[in-house]
Amino acid sequence: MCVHPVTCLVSLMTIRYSRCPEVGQSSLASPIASTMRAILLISFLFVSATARAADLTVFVLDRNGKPLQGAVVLVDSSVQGARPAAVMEATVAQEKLRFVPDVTVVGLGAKVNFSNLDTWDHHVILGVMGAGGVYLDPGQNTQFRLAGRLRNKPPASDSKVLSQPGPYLLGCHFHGSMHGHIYVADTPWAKLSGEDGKVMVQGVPEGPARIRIWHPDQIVDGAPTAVLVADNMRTMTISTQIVPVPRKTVPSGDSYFSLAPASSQISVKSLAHTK
Ligand SMILES: [Cu+2]
Repeated sequence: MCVHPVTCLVSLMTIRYSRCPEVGQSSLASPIASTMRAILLISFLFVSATARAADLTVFVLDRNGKPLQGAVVLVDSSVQGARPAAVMEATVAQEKLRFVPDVTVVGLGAKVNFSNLDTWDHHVILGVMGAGGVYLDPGQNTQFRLAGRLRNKPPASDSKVLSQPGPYLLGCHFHGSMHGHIYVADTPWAKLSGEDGKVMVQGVPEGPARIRIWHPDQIVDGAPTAVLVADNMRTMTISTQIVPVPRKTVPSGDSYFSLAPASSQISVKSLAHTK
């Protein structure tokens, strides 16, 4: 199918005159020709009413002008057009005393699976995140414990459906330094920035839109940025006031059965026995 109204009209005219060179227009009076013309006309009207879409590249910068990794970029658009499918299932692992990935972006109502890949127990404390990086209402948190993994056995797992938009905080009673984040997006255009602070948001209808940024280390929500998505406006840079907290590097070694440093093992075991 043609993708632009003008192209569509040209296609319609081409078919009209190229299919019946000998008999001319009189043949178009037949029922088949009339049906074809009606289909093409409907297609033309449909395409005319649907905006073209663009792939939007956004660079997110921190307060010091450096690329901001781990920022959730959300694009809102009320322009009519196709919407991409949201991510409706994801997995967060507990590995080497970390939540991996440390930020996960899913759609509203998505199912998130949690698996403990370490050989010691962890909790999953899951709750809506408030300002300042704490649980909004600890009394409303979901909590469950996942046993440490045994060799040749599948990891302990559980899942939760997240039906409230916005950021969720993950934690563990045993290991206070373990924190993870899940962002439940209320728009189908939601992506996580990489090391270069860059995201590509695909299939945004051309026209007015706004961009929101969220990051685990932000103090307050920033103001949305209004944009006009068009042929000549597909790349933009957004500066934020966010100062990211340096993340710990992941220890190397076997993913499932590497052990924590000796001091951590003692700490983990003694804590485990108090529970
Ligand atoms: Cu833990």
